[in-house]
Amino acid sequence: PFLASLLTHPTFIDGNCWTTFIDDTPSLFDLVGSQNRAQKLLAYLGDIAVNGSSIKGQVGEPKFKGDIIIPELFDESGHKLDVTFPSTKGWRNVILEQGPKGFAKAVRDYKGCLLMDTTWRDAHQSLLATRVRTVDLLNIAKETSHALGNLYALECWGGATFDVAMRFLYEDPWDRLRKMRKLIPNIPFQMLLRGANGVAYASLPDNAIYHFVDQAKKNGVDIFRVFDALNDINQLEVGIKAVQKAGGVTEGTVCYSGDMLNPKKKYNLEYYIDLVDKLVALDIDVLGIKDMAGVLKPHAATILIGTIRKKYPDLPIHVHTHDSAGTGVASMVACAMAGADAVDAATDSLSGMTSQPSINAILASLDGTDRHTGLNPAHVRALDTYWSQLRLLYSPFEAHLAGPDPEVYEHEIPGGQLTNMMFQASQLGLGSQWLETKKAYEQANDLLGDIVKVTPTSKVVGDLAQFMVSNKLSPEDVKARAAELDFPGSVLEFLEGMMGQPYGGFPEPLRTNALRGRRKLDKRPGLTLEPVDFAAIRKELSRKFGGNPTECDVASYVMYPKVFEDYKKFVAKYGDLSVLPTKYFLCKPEIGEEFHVELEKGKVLILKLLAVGPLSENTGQREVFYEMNGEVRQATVDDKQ
Ligand code: 3PY
Ligand code: ZN
Repeated sequence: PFLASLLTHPTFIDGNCWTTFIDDTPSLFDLVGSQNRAQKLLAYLGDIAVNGSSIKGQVGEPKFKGDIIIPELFDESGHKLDVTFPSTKGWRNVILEQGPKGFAKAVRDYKGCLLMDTTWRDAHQSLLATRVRTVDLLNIAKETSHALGNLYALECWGGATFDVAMRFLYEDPWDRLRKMRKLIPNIPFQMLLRGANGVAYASLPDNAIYHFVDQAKKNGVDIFRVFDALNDINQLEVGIKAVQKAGGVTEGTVCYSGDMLNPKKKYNLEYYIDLVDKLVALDIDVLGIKDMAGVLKPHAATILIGTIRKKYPDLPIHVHTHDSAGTGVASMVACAMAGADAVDAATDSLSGMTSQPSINAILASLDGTDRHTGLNPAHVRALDTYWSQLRLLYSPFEAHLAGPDPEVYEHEIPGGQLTNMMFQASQLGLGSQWLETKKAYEQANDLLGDIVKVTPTSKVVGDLAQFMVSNKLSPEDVKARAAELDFPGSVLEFLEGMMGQPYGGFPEPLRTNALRGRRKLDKRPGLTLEPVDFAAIRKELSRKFGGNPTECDVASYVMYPKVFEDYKKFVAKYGDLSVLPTKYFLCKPEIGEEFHVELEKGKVLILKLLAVGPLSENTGQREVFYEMNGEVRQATVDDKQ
């Protein structure tokens, strides 16, 4: 093993190896640690060779299993760009040098309309069940730092990525953040924060939000898009104050729902402007308009953004949409023309439908106008050649959307949830039930008082819709039988007030009948929740997992205790798999196929699956043989089939 460690060390391979190399490189002797890690990796690879992948939501194998080609970038005169090191030019320097207010001013002063690229967060959350792994982000990071240097921000953290990383990918979201930051020092990183819910599904004690945001800022997040699923200003305030205390750029956000130009709908222009006024009073740096379902039509966008621009000439406006109905590009161009400072887009191969509109389509639409994006289309297209390969690599998580969903104006299902519900319906083979579910979603929303629908309230409406479909309940049945029905937990939590207060109040008598004596909060939940005892949690984690937990571990545990514990147990058994190329994370290699895994800088394993042994009748196990850095190693695996 020592020889293997030496022979695979990059310095040795490069030939830059003189006599002191062995003395100067103590990591060569860290054999016990790496052997241990190698053994754990072998346990995972053995398991997948016998039982296949157990990654939740995976259907079949990737459509593309070839080597991923990393695009090259060229400057205006055709010279290849050197991407050995990340670029140092970008808007993050403004944040670092001038702080959040200076950044806001510089963004307002900029003539064009900037773009935020959502590929690293919302796009794959909306199209690929949030399954894109750290290794695939890092592999294109340096090129991204060069190609997209003029981005307003790269959205790359928060929302569902936090729990999915631990829950389904067995990765540490904090580790991902730090690694991305190192390779992209120049582009601001934006995260999605669900206000007083943090990145969880219901309110947490205030001190948990402050602690979480502080860690996020320290580990690399620059801009925090803070929203509340009911646009409840008291819930928003918690997140906003936490970001201000941590020193981040505060993007206070309005969630756009319904159709403000339709007089029959609940949320009109006055409602939105009133909310903007309240956010401005909280001293936000940037205003976010978050159209999570893609229902902000171009004409409404022009009026909404135009009105805000006129009222608040110094306030940067940043707009987010989904392309569910196919109007995303038109709406974002309308926003840019009406005075938005930044709009959201995704790389072409991960754009459209429930994701964000195409970055190249927006770029081209604004090109030649004074609202141009300042990005180089050739660079943007080059990066997309990477993502087009990745889309096929992650094909097992496709929802197989066939085209835009024009019914989104009726059901208003947010992009990510629409894909998710469709995926579930298709897995259950319930094609026709899917249409019923969409109708029920609309009815459930009406029953709950036409609420703003985004995580976690979108889950409430979705759960009620599925409950109605599976129990064959009409809206009239739900109302008439509310006092006896066994409602989903999320519906009861919402009715209790655990997600904040909906605009216009709770639906009555449904609320009282469904709650049957359970508590009814009329103020924000944080005021009634016991503060987190961080010292006790540190002690508990130390007892359970040994050593001193990091503050990031503590924050993960506070957000998702069970998910964090399961993640730690998985890592104890199989090690840190974030280094394993996705192809081998999702399926077994061919017999004899050689592949490399860099456990850490300088520790490369060269692996080859040699054979999977016969099933032992006595133990129900199989031996799996791998060649690892030239030696035959074996793992004993339970055959679960
Ligand atoms: C999330 O909360 O994860 C969202 O993407 C909401 O739009
Ligand atoms: Zn979104």
